[in-house]
Amino acid sequence: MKEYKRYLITSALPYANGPVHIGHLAGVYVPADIYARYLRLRGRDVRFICGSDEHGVPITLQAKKLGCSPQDVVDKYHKIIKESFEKFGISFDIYSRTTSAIHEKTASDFFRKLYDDGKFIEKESEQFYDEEAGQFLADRYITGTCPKCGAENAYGDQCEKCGSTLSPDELINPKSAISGSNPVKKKTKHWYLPLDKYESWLKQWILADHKEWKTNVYGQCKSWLDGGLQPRAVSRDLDWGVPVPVEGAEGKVLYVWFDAPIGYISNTIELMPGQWEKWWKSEDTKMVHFIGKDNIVFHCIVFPVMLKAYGDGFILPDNVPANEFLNLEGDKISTSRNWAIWLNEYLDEFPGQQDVLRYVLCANAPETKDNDFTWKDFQTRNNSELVAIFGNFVNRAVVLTHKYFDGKVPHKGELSEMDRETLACVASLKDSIERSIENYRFREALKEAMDIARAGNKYLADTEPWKIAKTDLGRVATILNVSLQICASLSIAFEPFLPFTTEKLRQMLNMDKKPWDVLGSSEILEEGHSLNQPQLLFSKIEDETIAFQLEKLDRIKKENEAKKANEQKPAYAPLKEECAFDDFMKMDIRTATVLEAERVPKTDKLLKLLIDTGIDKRVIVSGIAECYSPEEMVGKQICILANLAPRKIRGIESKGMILMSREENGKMKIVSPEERMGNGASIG
Ligand code: B3M
Ligand code: ZN
Repeated sequence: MKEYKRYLITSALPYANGPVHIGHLAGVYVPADIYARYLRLRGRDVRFICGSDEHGVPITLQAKKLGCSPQDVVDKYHKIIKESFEKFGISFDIYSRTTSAIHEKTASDFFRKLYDDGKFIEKESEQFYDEEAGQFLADRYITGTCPKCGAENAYGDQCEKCGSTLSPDELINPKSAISGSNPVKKKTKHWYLPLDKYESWLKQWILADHKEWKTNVYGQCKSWLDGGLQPRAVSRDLDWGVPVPVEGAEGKVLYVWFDAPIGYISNTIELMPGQWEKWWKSEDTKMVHFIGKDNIVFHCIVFPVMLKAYGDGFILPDNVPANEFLNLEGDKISTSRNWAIWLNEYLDEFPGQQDVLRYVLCANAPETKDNDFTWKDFQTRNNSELVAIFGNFVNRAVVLTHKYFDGKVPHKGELSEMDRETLACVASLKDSIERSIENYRFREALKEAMDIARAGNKYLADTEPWKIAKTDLGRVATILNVSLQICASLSIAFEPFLPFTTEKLRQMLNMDKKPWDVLGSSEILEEGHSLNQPQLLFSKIEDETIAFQLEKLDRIKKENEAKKANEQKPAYAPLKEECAFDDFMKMDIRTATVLEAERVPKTDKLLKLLIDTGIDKRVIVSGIAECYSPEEMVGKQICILANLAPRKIRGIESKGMILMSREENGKMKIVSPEERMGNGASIG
């Protein structure tokens, strides 16, 4: 295997259009962080790059929804996202943003060089245009029925239901997401990256030279390449983004998927202005992109073609370990349905328990297929793995050392067969963890790290030092020395996965951070070395805590159902024009009681009512026969507009009008005072 001098690790730039949730963490940021931390422990030169993706239609749509500017949206969410990542210990070397000046310049220059080198095709085509909004409808600005799966509300660039990549022309019944109107076609000019010209190069680079890529990634690339590539537009008619740096391109910006991956470069420049080229343009750099499965085509096909077209020594990724998706309690995570566990909320509700979530998300990561997060599994993994295995082992070793040896690492005598086997087991687990992490199998690596604690627990259960303390303290010393070395190994093995816990553990062991290679050694802690007081690494999660979370999800589910039911209800009539107070005061509205009622012959809707207004008795003809029978009406107290000019209806003189509430579906109810009043009481 090739030895690299440096490792450039990138993780997908999240759109700053909302907070991040467990799906983001499990799919991208936890695995990337494990990889970065592991390599650093091995003494490698690592830069871990990320930032917010602040352009594109996802941002402008959110701005429209919130009624603020796109800049307000990205300012708000960039801060929230950045803070969540920090609190979860995601150890970026830089977390910047694509609205930074450095990024705008880098992206703009990148486009301009490709333009100057004649790498683009310039083409006029007909695109959807919203005449009401006066705007072209790029990407998510257009929605319609998915031609592949029939789902409604598929976007112009993608169907979220079946994951297909789409173009606006494929949508059935396209509608503008801005005004809901039917779009028309209008001519516009754009720049296209001719992916088709790079097809055979891509086939060689991916299909022949990168057979080791994960099956899901390789498979998606293969199906793209087998299907044949088309030129892809890299500009858009929008007013939010990096302006196209070409004369005559007013009102056009770079396509967000053109500028966002350049964010990896510009953020590296921001981090190391004088040295970035060494990281991006040397074959000694190993570049790895961590992403979710919906980003595969952009990272494996589009961005590599951009880099290749640019030339100038830009390297390509060595691997793109994309994950599948994480579901929540059996249902797809969805921002619009609020079906997610938001990191900022988790931090409030589980203070100091970031590692529990990191653990569960890695243990259950959607590495090869979509996976489900359930609160029950969260509780079980915490209580029966973190608490019962890892926490329990460390606690017993440290507590017993305080009990028998005053908290000092005791003398190691001659090792028994079991001592040697246990230590050998830890050393061999070290090798397994390395292999797993280096092949992007983080679930397996975590399980192997936990196997170290399992081995420690078994060792204590088999040797039972507490039983032999009275008779053979020398042997107890050896057992605890071995156990404490295993604790020290755990503090190294878990550092990539559970950084807060290992920090606590090192504090307890009174030990500095040690390099990876020390893992498995039987000499990490010297004899006589003083430990600090024991403290619990993990605490049990009670049923009530889980019940609270499940109730919260249940409420969200009910709210969503109610919302859906509401959407199906007919809309009410729009508000009428404003009415002056004096005009309203002209109306004389009174209470009255129905004395007699009968149907108006040959009509379905009309009842003829004799009413007592308290002032007089009069006849009113009213169109309520479809909602009330004559029998129902007799005796009812009603409200009437008493001074309405008399009208002849079907030959009957009607003096006044009954007040009714009316839904658009035709349902009507009479309006009456909350409690019975005298007839003739005025209303207003
Ligand atoms: N912002 C898509 C996403 O959040 C996009 C990733 C960009 S990585 C260069 O899924
Ligand atoms: Zn679909």
